[in-house]
Amino acid sequence: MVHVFLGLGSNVGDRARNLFSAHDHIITTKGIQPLRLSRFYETAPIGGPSQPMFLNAVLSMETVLSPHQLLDRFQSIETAMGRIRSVKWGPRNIDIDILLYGDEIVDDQQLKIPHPLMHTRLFVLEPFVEIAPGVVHPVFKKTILQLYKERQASLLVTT
Ligand code: PH2
Ligand code: MG
Ligand code: MG
Repeated sequence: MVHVFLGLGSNVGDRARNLFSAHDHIITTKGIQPLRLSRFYETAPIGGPSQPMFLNAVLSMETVLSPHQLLDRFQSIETAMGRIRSVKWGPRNIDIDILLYGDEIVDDQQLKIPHPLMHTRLFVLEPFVEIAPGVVHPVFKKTILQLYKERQASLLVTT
């Protein structure tokens, strides 16, 4: 069993309902055992076009599925929930991202784990800190709490 962390986001439609619905689809998947779901954080959109505020959450789970099996499953869930892919970083009713897959590093055309931007995004780090502050990022070798504090400090300096 591998310990996996997912980022969930929604900024179209009934955002909380979308996060709960994605959560339901994920935790009823064969081969996935849910652990913790963070509370839902209202966050300002980062990047992309001008768009509505997001709700973001982080979910932890254990799984026997491989990274690419998870990716397939989460893409089917996004499609089943009616996600339309148009602009990069554009508005979406649901986004399910694999943040960490144990301490494995995956880097191919389809999939990059750890999520390459997770350490820069407070909308990921804040809910992550809530459920698993002590987990170590396998590339930076720092805990999520350290990354969160560093990111907060850097934003204070530059803005
Ligand atoms: N996702 C993005 C781009 N920008 N901003 C917030 N606040 N939350 C997100 O989930 C988000 C974003 C691309 O996946
Ligand atoms: Mg995303
Ligand atoms: Mg995504």
